Amino acid sequence: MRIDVLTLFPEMFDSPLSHSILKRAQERNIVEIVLSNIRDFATDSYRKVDDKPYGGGAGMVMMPGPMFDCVEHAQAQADEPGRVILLTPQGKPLTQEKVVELSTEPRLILIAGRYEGFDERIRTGLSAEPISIGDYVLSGGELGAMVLIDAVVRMIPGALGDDDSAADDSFSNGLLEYPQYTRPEVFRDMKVPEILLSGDHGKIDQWRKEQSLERTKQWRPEIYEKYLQSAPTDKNEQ
Ligand code: 4GX
Repeated sequence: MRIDVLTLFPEMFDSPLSHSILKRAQERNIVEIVLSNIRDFATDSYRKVDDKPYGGGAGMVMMPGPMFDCVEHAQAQADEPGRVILLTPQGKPLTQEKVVELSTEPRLILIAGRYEGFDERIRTGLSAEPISIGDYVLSGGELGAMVLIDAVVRMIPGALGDDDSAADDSFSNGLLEYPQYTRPEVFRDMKVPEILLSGDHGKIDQWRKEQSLERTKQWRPEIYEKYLQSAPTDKNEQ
């Protein structure tokens, strides 16, 4: 996969991209991540990329010119144009289902904006898909793009190490993950549940399934309702 990121702050990506799974995935050529500075596509001597909103109002809006030129520059570097994604609180929420879908694309182009918004023609003219990482407001799209990249890249086959597995992740079966324990058996008077020490893997699987269901019902009732409405085959698996 090739991921282009269009941003005014490319340096913000340096640290997340140079550690752990994202670092290894790039080293193994599972993903190529290319950063472009939108300001390099400004056309005036002040390198201006934002302007006042038509109709008045507070704040500045990102101009379409530099953004279109930056996207087209990125698209010219590969055969497929790639799916264009706009990070914005107005987008559809990023879910694990969407993450898995995006992980099968050959090419993504992420637009991480600043200021109070984008000229609407950036969305319509570039057929950009708005995606939100959650119902809160960030100072810019960079952290949203990083969250999306992290979640998507780890789902590409070969990105996780042999000891890591996406199969047991929360949401992979539509439920929250069951509780985990490691040594010691007793820590500050808190004991590991007896069943996990029993060696009875049938009973352990059943217990974990019950725990998954119970914590999903308690903590994420809306996810639990969706799970109950899903195909019965999903529920008999695992
Ligand atoms: N999930 N932001 C985008 C600029 C902006 C403002 C208005 C479009 C309309 C966010 C989120 C997020 C802050 C990124 C505002 N763009 N991104 N930025 N929530 O809050 O992804």
